[in-house]
Amino acid sequence: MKHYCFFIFLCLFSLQSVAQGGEAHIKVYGEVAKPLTLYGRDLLKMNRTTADLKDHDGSTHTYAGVAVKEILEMAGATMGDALRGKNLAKYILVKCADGYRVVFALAELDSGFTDRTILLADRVEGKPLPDNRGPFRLVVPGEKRPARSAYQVTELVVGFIAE
Ligand SMILES: Nc1nc2c(c(=O)[nH]1)N[C@H]1C(S)=C(S)[C@@H](COP(=O)(O)O)O[C@H]1N2
Ligand SMILES: [Mo]
Repeated sequence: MKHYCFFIFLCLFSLQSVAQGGEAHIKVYGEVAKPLTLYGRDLLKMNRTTADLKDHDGSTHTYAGVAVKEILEMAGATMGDALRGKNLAKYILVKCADGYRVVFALAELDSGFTDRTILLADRVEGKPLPDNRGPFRLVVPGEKRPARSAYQVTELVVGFIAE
């Protein structure tokens, strides 16, 4: 009987792991105090905001999601008062499902340095992002080209250039 219960428990446990593994999420790690895994539902509970992005053909779309700054603060990256001295050589590497990668200096995301909000978006015009752009997309307003608005984001890695 004991073995039987244990078997059932193992089955449920692995089923849950499979379900979680299959559910879209982003990982935040590297030079942070608390590495995070964020699922879509976690983003919905955070402080949400919007940003506009003009695409290649010139049409503007409103995206909604969470400021990357909020995510970095939650992960315990050196933001705000801690973003000085050596920490100004820190960067964030954004990795995507198709292998695309873009980099920002941490200071580009800090409200002590800029008023621009770079968003990790999960909605466009109120709807989930299309499969080939989502479920999570970076929205980088105020740039001449949308090239750093990386789509299908899977990881945010904080790095430090030591030398
Ligand atoms: N993951 C990923 N994101 C990406 C790219 C890419 O190839 N892969 N291309 C970038 C470039 S160069 C542009 S111009 C925009 C195009 O986005 P859109 O097709 O949604 O307008 O996405 C950016 N984000
Ligand atoms: Mo592009």
